[in-house]
Amino acid sequence: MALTYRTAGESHGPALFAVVEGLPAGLELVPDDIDVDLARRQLGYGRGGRMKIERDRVQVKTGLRHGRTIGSPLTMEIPNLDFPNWAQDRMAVWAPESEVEPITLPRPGHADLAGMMKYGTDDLRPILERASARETAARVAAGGVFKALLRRYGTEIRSHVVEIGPVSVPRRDDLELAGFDGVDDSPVRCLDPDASARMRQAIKEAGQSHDTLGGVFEVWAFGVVPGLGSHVTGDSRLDARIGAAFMGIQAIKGVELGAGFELGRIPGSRAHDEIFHSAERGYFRRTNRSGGIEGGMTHGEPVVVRAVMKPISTLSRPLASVDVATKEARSAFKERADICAVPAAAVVGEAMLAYVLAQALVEKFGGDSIRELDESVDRYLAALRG
Ligand code: EPS
Repeated sequence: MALTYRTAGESHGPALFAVVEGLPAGLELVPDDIDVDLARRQLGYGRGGRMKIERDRVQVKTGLRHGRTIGSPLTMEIPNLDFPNWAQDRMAVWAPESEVEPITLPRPGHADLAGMMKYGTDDLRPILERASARETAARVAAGGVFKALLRRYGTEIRSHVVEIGPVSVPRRDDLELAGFDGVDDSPVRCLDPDASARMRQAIKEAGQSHDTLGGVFEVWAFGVVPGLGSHVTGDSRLDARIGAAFMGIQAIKGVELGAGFELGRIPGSRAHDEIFHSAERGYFRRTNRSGGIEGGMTHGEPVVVRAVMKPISTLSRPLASVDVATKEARSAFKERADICAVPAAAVVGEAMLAYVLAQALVEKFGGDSIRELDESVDRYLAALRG
């Protein structure tokens, strides 16, 4: 059975849910496998008031017995603590006693207008509720489970922020796992303390001028089993699957693998990662411009993904829009929002990379139980060692 996940839930509805299907039986989980990442997703300088209200913690409802998966769908619930505060009528699942005013001023850059046209509604509430990046809490919960599975086979996933607005740090392809220690202590999850301070300042200034900022984050997977994904079809290529998973994160407008777009500017002699071999390391590279993937398959070096997040589209000094009820020119709807959520998006990126890698691992090695998966991975790695 393929390893997949689905989320459900609206930003201000009663709760968010994630259902993970296709997990092998016998995988050990503890609450912190999920809760630590949920808490990390709530951090970052530039978040709005909502993150002071929510205390995202998972409640596992199905698929687990005594801390081990049993092979059935794993259901996770994250209550929205803001629901009782003001949304009980606005997001009531049954018709409320009194009518709720529609919101008719779509925000440029948000799903509002396209969603209203597509779903035939003159109220943008049902569109914004599901388009909101609040949904990523459920993805991060699923990501915690995928990370626990990958960790068993030596794969660790980390992320950092490399650009916010006008501030950036140079690209590096030589980071090591330990190099990410302490990244969560930076208010913007940037590894460079000087850039971190300048990013924070840029966010502060954006907030003061009623603006928002996007940026770029990078996700690294270390200790990846070689041979995940396949060159044989476009849709089995791991880079295609990573691209789809990252582009599926709210507000992501571009994805690069390794040196990405830079590869179009340098000759082949400097673009590719030369191959070496040693008894203790097996095959290895001294550069990683391919971002760990050649021919749509992992080759054993870290998988490195970059993604750009556009600025948050809810502006406290709103852009021009049209009232869909009257067709009059009006300013867009405004509500509580973040000034910058790139540090949180990086944590969501970790979950997405964990998903693609865990899915490809289960696809290649199969089995209904962790023991079968262990045996299959061990046999393969022993054969590679020769
Ligand atoms: C988010 C919760 C939301 C927003 C943000 C992400 O909370 P609220 O809308 O109640 O303030 O802070 O969502 C958006 C940026 C958006 O455009 O909807 C979260 O949990 O990450």
